[in-house]
Amino acid sequence: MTSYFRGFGLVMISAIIIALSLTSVKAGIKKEQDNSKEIVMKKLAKAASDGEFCFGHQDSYFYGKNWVRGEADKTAPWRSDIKDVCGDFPAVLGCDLGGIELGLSANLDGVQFDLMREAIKAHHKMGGIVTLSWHQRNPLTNGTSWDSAQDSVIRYILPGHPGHVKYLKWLDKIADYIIELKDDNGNLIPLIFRPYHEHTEKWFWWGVQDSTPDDYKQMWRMTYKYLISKGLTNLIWAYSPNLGTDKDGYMRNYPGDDYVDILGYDGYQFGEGAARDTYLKAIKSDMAMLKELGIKHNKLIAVTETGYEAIPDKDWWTKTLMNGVKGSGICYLLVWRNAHNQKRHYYAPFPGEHSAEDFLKFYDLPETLFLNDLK
Ligand code: BMA
Repeated sequence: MTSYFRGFGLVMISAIIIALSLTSVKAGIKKEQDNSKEIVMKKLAKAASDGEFCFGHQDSYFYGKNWVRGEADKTAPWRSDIKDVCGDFPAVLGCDLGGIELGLSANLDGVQFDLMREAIKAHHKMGGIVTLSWHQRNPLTNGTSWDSAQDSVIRYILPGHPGHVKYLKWLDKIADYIIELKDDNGNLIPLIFRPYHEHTEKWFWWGVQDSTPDDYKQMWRMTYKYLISKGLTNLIWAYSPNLGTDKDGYMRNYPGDDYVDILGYDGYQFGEGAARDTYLKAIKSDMAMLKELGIKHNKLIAVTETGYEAIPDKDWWTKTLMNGVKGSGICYLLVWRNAHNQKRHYYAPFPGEHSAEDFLKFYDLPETLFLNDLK
């Protein structure tokens, strides 16, 4: 791949790579060197320093437009709409743990956790990177993540409050699942963990309406420390507010450099014309802001979720998305899922879809990394 490095962060990325090496040396454990989160961090840092970014797709291996991977496909080769279009898998596989806190066998979108485990192992084995989001239930009401009418839900789960013990049990369920995500040598698989996302908006119970910044920070640090205490040293922690905040808004709930590895953000396009301009303007200015914050805090930056539902613009990949992120210094971006049971809820192309041709051009760009590029 041609290097398109644009000079902004050679120093920063080198600093990250050196810092990561020192961490590994300090740890002094060969096993960790083989398979620690630092390996993935270095992969991501290298992509960013080369002016490239990893392409990600949510739920890519589980279903796509008009297909679902079922029990009978257990031994069949992995499939993905991305692969069906360009012959390669995404570099980053996104999965969601929502529902695991209740001990359910499938997540909120019907993906069996057993299947997810197999996919995570396989994707990692092929050299890919995995990210986990968590659309968990509302611990106060047991409603969905979107049950955001009450306030103080965050306070409810903090130490000394009535929901704390219940919430730790939820975290136990996460820990029990993640601790089993091991490679063939028994090493934990590194995972980008992205809890409590889009908190700068009001749609989730952990959103901006719920609590003070300090409550949010406490919740994040509590989660971090608890999962580390359970042995989950393999997590790469991604912080992802929603697009369109200024620097103060972005940093308002930031739990601190010790608790975050990647500065991300989520942002979608919601229409043509003025809506496209708004998205492009926001993505460009937010990327410039993230670049600055990344340098200041010595963190990698990423577009942790993006997309344009049903991709109404057939040239969206090269003319809008690429236009927005070109030269930004991100290490990855991820588009959302291709629901198999909703007509227009898809964010990636599939064979015959009208943006598939443009996606092939996007795939061929020197900046975009897919699974084969990580092998
Ligand atoms: C949303 C939609 C929902 C889904 C949720 C969690 O953006 O895709 O249908 O349940 O993400 O994956």
